[in-house]
Amino acid sequence: MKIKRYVASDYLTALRQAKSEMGQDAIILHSRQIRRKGIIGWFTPPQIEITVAMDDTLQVHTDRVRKNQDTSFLTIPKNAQQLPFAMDNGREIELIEEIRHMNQLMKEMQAKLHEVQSIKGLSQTAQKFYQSLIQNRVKPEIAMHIAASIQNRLPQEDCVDPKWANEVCLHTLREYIKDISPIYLNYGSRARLVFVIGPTGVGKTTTIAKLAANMTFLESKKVALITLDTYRIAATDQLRTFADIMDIPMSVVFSDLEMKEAVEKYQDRNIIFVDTAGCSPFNQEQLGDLERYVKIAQPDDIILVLSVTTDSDDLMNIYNHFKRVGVDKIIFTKLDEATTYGQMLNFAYETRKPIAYLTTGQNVPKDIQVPDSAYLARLFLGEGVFK
Ligand SMILES: Nc1nc2c(ncn2[C@@H]2O[C@H](COP(=O)(O)OP(=O)(O)OP(=O)(O)O)[C@@H](O)[C@H]2O)c(=O)[nH]1
Ligand SMILES: [Mg+2]
Repeated sequence: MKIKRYVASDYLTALRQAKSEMGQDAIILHSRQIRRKGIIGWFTPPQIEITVAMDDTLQVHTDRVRKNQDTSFLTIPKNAQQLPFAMDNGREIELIEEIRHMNQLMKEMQAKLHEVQSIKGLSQTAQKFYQSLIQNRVKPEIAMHIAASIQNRLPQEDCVDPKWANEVCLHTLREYIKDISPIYLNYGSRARLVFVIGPTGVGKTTTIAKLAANMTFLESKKVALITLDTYRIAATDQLRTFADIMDIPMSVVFSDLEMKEAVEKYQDRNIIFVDTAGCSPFNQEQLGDLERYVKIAQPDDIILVLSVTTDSDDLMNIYNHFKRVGVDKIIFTKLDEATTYGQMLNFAYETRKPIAYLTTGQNVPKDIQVPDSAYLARLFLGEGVFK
């Protein structure tokens, strides 16, 4: 193999020299910008150095490769004189991107292959349930775990009565979501203090209105409302309107002291709901404020409200940011707007947090319920109707 360096004032000249001496099939191993040595280098423009190789065996090999590949990028563009390095770098970046993309594809294919191989080990009945869970956006690893449990509970042979198989499946799913925990009132004389927190627009205020109305009118409990949502005037008005309609006392709190006073003031009630401002999970300052109020008020329950229309990764992301405030239970809202429900199963599986309530529409006080695990299990299989 012959290797030689060529130096010229520009890329094209250096390349011409190399090609005329080494032939058209010479390979450019390297190219760079250099300065002349010594003080002269400071006053003269930089030069281009290319290192070229020529090898007969290499030539045969590259010829073969060239036949099968698009090598247009190896040819010199018309404006190469102005952009020799831009061309090389640009192509390099493109290639790195392509390699990254292929890597990603390989990983996805490996995961898919792994999934397919694991499914192959399942009976047809278990595979059917696995597919239903996947269609409802249950994560593959969780769906596989559940499908394997279902398989263990069914007889070996595949001639299982479908109704029986369905019952086994629902029963198994219920075990994954059995932690359901609505709000319980205190036995003693102290009012139950419940903070309702979450991202913007998920339905915190509406859900408080539903709970407050049900407790007041159906359970004859004494309710009070506190709002910390002083960021927007409309927000306090919204809760005030509900409070007025239901004839429930309400306080707007602007400071730590007012928080303490309001909690003390309502100790004769059975329950105090604290509405909070919708908070971006990335807003550390707002989360810090919330944390401070929680420390002062020492609530019995901190309920994180999440919309089921949010995808699983985002739900986990939100939870991971809010958990610094302390999260006891979850309320999932907007089931009526969702098309899949597996997000709730993924979330419960990963966080082990109990579900307190589900909301299924905008109507106050009607569209709220304490879920039961059988009903949730049907939702995860795409069978349930929540209305
Ligand atoms: N479809 C549907 N809409 C809901 C549900 N719950 C609340 N909403 C609607 O969602 C919108 C926002 O509700 P809010 O209660 O103001 O939400 P929020 O979390 O208090 O909002 P911020 O205080 O601004 O963060 C309103 O239009 C509600 O009627 C539900 O279960 N289903
Ligand atoms: Mg609100």
